[in-house]
Amino acid sequence: MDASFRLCLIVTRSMCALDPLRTIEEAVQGGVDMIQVREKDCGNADLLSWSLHVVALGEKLKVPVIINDSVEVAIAAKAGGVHLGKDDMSIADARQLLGKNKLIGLSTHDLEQLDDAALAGADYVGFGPIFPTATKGYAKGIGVEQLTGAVVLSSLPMLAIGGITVENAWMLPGKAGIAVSSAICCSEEPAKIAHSLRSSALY
Ligand code: 3NM
Repeated sequence: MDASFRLCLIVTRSMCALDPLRTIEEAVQGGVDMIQVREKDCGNADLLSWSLHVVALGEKLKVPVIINDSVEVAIAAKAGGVHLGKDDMSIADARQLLGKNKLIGLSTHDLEQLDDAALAGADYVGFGPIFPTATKGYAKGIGVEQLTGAVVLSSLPMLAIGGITVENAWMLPGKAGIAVSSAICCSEEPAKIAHSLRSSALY
């Protein structure tokens, strides 16, 4: 399935400076073309109820909504797919449950994991953390040089992630898409930030 998105907003409600649905709406106006729901500290019922709101907004705005970690909630919310990490369900199992028309993304952190993601049948990968980020507690990033190599080597669409801001996004190779959380969620001007980031994700 085509997964060549350029700018993904990873939304965590507690991080949002504005009402989270308003953050999403304004971010999409600014150029975000994929939403990921990421809530690490809530139960399944709350996650499902919130995801249903985001999926409905995504349909209105015509952007896919992906659920972090939970294949079950992605199915129940009729989301566009799921984003998995190494401790989540395997891609093979997720594919079996979701079918081939849903997106499955995988977090990767080095070149070897990129190969594995392609073999396992991921639709796209996140690659990072490029820069240090408090959002996931990474004190060090793997850097732009690694990302540039990864983009050249990988056969999968790639979203650079981790500590990306309006100030550093110009350093990223244009072929990589971008995924951000704090840069947009913490802003009171999501459209402006999204527009600026989108102009760095050129391809
Ligand atoms: N995954 P921010 S870095 C959710 O490297 C996430 O896999 C990462 O948030 C990875 O844009 C990260 O605020 C945090 O740094 C992204």
